[in-house]
Amino acid sequence: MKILVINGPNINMLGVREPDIYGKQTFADLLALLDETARKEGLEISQFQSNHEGAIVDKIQESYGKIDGIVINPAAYTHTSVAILDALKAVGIPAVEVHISDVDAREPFRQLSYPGMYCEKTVKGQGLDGYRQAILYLKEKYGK
Ligand code: CA2
Repeated sequence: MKILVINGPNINMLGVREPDIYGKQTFADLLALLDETARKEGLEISQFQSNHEGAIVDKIQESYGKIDGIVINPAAYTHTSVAILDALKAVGIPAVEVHISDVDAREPFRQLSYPGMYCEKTVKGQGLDGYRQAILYLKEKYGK
């Protein structure tokens, strides 16, 4: 099973600032967690991080017919991007949304997610382990 993990703007800065909100773990720790999960679960996991909305849309479109499941943390684009929502709908690939922090316990503007309107599940407030949980959900439901 091929899973693509997409991260939006500033996620590459994890661990640099705001450890009280996002934890102390770094983006490199996230990449290591993805590698370890791929090995343990027998999955092909690729990842893509971009600070650019259009690049994320392009990556989702390129996944059509090639990827079996998407795990996406759209970061700030969560709360603004109809374009990412439409791209997910266009490719029709099963997707799970992840948020490192508990967005429900934060500012009201973080409580609306456009990509989340397509995703079949949202994992929030679990730190980096949320990515692992999202991958396991896709494996259990769609893995062959
Ligand atoms: O909790 C999440 O995973 C978020 O998607 C993170 C986004 C935020 O805009 C969403 O509301 C919730 C922000 C990612 C920014 O990451 C930083 C990393 C280091 C220092 C500061 C921010």
